[in-house]
Amino acid sequence: ASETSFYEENPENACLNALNEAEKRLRNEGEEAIKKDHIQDISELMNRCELYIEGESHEELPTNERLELVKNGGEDIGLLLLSFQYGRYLLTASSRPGSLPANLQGIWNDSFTPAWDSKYTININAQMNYWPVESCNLSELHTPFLEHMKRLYPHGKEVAEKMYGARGWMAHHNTDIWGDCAPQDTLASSTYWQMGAVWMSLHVLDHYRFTRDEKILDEYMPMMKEAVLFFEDTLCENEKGEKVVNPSISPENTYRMANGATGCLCQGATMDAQILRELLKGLLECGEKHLTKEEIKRYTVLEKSLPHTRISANGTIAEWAEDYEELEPGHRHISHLFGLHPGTTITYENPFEMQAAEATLRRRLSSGGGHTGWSRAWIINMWARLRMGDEAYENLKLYLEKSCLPNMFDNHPPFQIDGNFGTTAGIAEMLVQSHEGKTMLLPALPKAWKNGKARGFRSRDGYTYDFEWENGELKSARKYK
Ligand code: FUC
Repeated sequence: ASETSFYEENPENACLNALNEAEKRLRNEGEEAIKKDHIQDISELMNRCELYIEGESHEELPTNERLELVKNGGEDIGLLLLSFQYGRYLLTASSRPGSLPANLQGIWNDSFTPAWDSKYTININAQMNYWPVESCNLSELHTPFLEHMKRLYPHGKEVAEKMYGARGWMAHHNTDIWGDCAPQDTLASSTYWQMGAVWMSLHVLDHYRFTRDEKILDEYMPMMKEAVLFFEDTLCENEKGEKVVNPSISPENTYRMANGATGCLCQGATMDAQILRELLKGLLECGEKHLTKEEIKRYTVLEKSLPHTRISANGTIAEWAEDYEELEPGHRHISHLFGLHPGTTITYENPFEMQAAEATLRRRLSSGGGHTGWSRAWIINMWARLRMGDEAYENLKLYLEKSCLPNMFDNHPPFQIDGNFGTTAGIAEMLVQSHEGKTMLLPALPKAWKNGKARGFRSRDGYTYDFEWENGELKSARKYK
């Protein structure tokens, strides 16, 4: 047993009590009964969602050998399916209502000096942990992440007021179990990023879309509005008359200017407007039931004043307001494609933007991108949104080959759990998409996945889907509440 003063006034006593309780249970009920309870508890969650894809599978081998086989060019679709369920399993084990959210190592940090302090990096990583939670039918496991916003909120209010002289609340790129919102570290390329509270708020909206649970909107609406309020008070007008975040950065990339100077601070990096627009659009979707007429007007005007995603001279999505050269064209963060995934502003409604998004991904990948597990996982989700199943699958295989430790924990390196969750979400995204106001089955099916069967996948229309495909074509589908 282990405890800290975070939950318990007297951690030592709490440990002893837990051990005594465990001993008592073992004596009274026996090991088998406890094990049965545990299996039942996990199974209820795990059995909600099932996936089968026909192909070569090597269940007879231990996991480390299966990974070796894949690394040596072998096929093992079963290993991929295992990694899909493993991501779901890790969430059932690390994020339950009442617990803290899963951190960078889930709950499996084994060090007193862990990488990035085993905290919550909210410029991508902590959010990625929760990408599979709704689509893969584990909705209630989202709660710890949503609840954590309440720990951040008072600190975020204080930072907004003291640091920016603004109303509302905000969070920088990194937080911890106490919900610290002040700038962390001294790394300009991440420290000054301002979008944490807004990105977290998007999880509330998505939870609502999947569950249609109005209570969640009632509960979090004031906080989401205050996350917008901060930007209503702080956005600056640029030379084009657009409202931009300033100072701004594009996590965690650096640019080079024509005179050779390098830097990362700027005004209005592309990602900022994409994230804020997503929240404004999401709030407007909630309509008069949750917003006053005056708020609807304010948000509509503000949304229109944000810069639009721009295509640079080289045909990629521009990362910054100006066409700077990236210092690292293969950078692990692909922040300017937030609008493609997890955002929803880059879609085939504008094929030119999709083309530019594809060019952006190809450029990142051909320059060495995808080298951390989480970055690879993000790339898989992005290919899925581009509906390019073969590319998504190729990156899934690369994830297994390059970013899995022998127990299938995701490797940054070192071990960092976000890639596990991001990959699970990516597989789901290849099979079901619902971010464009409709549900699409098999939007990014790779050629190699000829036949398969899925059960219990969730959509933003509030329904659950079971479906089967044969020779790459949908054979049957059923939806139910
Ligand atoms: C961000 C990333 C790193 C790492 C860390 C926890 O700073 O750029 O790659 O994932 O978070």
